[in-house]
Amino acid sequence: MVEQLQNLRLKSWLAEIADLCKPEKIYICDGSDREYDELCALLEASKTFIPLNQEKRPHSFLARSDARDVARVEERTFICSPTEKEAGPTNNWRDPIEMRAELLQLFDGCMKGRTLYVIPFSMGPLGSELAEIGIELTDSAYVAVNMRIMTRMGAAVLEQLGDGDFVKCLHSVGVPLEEGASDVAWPCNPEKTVIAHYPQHSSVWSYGSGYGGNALLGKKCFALRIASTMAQKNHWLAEHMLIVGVTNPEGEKKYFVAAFPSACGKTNMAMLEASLPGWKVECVGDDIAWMKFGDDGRLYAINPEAGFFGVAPGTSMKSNPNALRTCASNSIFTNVALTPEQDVWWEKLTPEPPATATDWLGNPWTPESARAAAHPNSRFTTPLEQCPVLDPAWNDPAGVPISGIIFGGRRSHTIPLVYQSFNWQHGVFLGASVSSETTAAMKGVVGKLRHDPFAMLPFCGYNMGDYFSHWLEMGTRSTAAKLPKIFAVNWFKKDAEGRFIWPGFGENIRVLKWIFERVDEDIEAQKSPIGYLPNLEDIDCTGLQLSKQALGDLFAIEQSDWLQEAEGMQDYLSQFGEQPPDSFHEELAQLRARLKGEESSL
Ligand code: SAT
Ligand code: MN
Repeated sequence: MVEQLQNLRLKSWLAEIADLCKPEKIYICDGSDREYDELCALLEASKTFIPLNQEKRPHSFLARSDARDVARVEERTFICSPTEKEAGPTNNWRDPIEMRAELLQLFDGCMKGRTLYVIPFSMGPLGSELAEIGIELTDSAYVAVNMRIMTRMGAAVLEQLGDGDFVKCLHSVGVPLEEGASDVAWPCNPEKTVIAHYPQHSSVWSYGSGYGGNALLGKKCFALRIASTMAQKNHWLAEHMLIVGVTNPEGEKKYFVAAFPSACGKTNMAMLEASLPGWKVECVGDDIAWMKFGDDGRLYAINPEAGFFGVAPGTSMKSNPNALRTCASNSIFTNVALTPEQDVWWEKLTPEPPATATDWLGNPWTPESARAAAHPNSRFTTPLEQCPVLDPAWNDPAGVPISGIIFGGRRSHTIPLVYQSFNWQHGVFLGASVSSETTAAMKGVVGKLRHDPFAMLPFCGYNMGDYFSHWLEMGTRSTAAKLPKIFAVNWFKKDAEGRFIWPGFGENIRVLKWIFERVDEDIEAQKSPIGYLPNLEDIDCTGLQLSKQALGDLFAIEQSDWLQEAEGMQDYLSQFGEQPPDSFHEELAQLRARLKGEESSL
């Protein structure tokens, strides 16, 4: 099989890695249905997969991870650029040579007794100018089947690659199998987990974890950390953003991208079922956008992925009916609960919990149990093509033209439901100012406020200060009329009793409608110290149980809160030394002046 490989770079890299990791076998994935089924059968035999009820959830499986391997581990994720400055203050930097020595030790013999799967994958429509090819070498069949859903994977990719270059992604669960030793259902090595990125060599070395973004290397490692450095060099953008098409009742359509930190509702917004009559939202992607200017001066986006790796808990017919329809079959569920009928369940899936279930750890569970049945970061892996509201242009190699960019976070206070930046520079400043209450998507405390610029904090492969400059520079590559307009939203504002004020989910179309209408300035807005705010009558609240007072609260701008916000931003920026662009200091000064009523002209 290996002999048949045409690409000499791949051939020699594979030989080098096989020599180091010493797998028992090498298998090159062709991406076929038959292969997928065979791998699933293998995973069933090794107890990694529990087959679900064929009638209720055809062709689907449940996997339970090791309880210590349940989320991305940011403190063990490293950027190995030549200098610490290139990684910047928000990344964990390691000297590339030192790290390489450590990795060579870790990976030495790490695949003993296992199969090395060669996974050729394309991030983006095969052959698109915006797409890039990667090869993941992994000793995990679970990773191989997930990559089959999440990317365009298999023989066609090798063909497309020809003798070209590719991003090298190496992954091992870090548990060699000695002769005669039996395997566990979820092999992993949490004490030694390392996810190392070499942006200069476009390569990733991931060891010890089999979960999500730690192991499916096309996603955060390649499509964000490595791709963001490629994008900086070649004048494009690799962003942690969903992509949607929005159509108004007159049939006019516009595309938007939106950046939110992990587990803040990107998948829900990407498949939103509009509550306003005549409005329609269609999905291009729910997590990552790669964007480039077209010859016409407009920004075009593709979704580099081919599947959804969505958070299960909270997903319901109310929050995201289209996600449930998408994962009704041909899906992999990880760390959710199992019902007595051999179907899946998670918190909020149904109004009433099942009377009994097996929790994500494999223990008996009832609604009286103190612990959640599904892990808060449990996930479904499901094909994009099964999404009932998939946008017709989802696979268009040219991408879709973007009219607006939306930034959001999870904020109980201060940030209004929606506002618009004054211009591109101010919009970039808004993106840089995103902070959000932490979620279960990363290991650590949940609910703590942290700065997460552009929702890229754990995903930017280089100095975040330079990333800000890159965004500003991108704004000089087109004209103001053709650049997307920039907005900020916050669905998560709470009242004095701690209840969410805004209903969210399908009702967010009301906010998208305002954004849609602002893009061409079809409606007026109010200049406020923080940006353009809606005239309240322009937020369509027809049929919504929302008092005037509550609507007002959603847009209240408290001077003291915002001065504090500015203070926090200044502190945050100070870590970048001379790196944050001068214009950010201007933006800060102007924001403060406007808040204090000191500035008259904008
Ligand atoms: O990084 S993951 O792919 O595990 C999910 C996320 O954090 O968005
Ligand atoms: Mn994400």
